[in-house]
Amino acid sequence: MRVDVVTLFPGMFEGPLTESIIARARDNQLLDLHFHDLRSFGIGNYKQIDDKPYGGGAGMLMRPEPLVDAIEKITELGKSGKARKPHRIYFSPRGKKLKQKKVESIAKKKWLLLICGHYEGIDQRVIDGWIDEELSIGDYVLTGGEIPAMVLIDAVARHIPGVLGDDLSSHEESFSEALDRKKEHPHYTRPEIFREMKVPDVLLSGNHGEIEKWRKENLQ
Ligand code: 4GY
Repeated sequence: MRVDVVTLFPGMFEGPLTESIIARARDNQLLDLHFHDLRSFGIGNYKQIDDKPYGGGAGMLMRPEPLVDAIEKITELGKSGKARKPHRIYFSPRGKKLKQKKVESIAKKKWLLLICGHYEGIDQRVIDGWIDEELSIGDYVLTGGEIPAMVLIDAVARHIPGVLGDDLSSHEESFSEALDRKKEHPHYTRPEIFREMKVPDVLLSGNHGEIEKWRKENLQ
């Protein structure tokens, strides 16, 4: 999967997407991430990207020209590769709430273009003309769309074949997800007794029928 991200702060993506499973997916060319600094599409010598809202009100908005220039240039440069056009997503608390089903359908796309907003948001004409879907990661207000973009990349990457490895544990996870996406039983690892707290006996019994029964009875 190819993912292009348009952001005023490309540096924000360095930590979370350069470690662990996501780093390995990138090393193995399963996930091809590209970050674009919106500032380079800014207007005039000052590379302006924001302006006052028509009709008045507090705060600033992102002007449409830099965003649309970025979207069109990235689309033009990338279209010879993975897909003809990217699936374009804008993140805001007004968007449709992101759920696992949506993550799984987005994971089937070959090419994503993620737009990270700032200030009070972006000009509505960009959403109406150049965005395929507006998503929210939850009912709270962040300072920008970068963390939502990272959340989506991380959640989607787990569903790219080969990213979690093809061992039994990743299969088991996706099977239980298909049955019931968020219910999980409690998990225990060594030691058997930690600060006088003991692992439930059934998990040490080796009786897989009883273990499955206990897990079904203890969904949280
Ligand atoms: N919640 N889910 C969210 C967010 C910040 C003003 C537009 C969210 O997705 N995005 O809070 N985004 C806002 C800040 C500009 C993005």
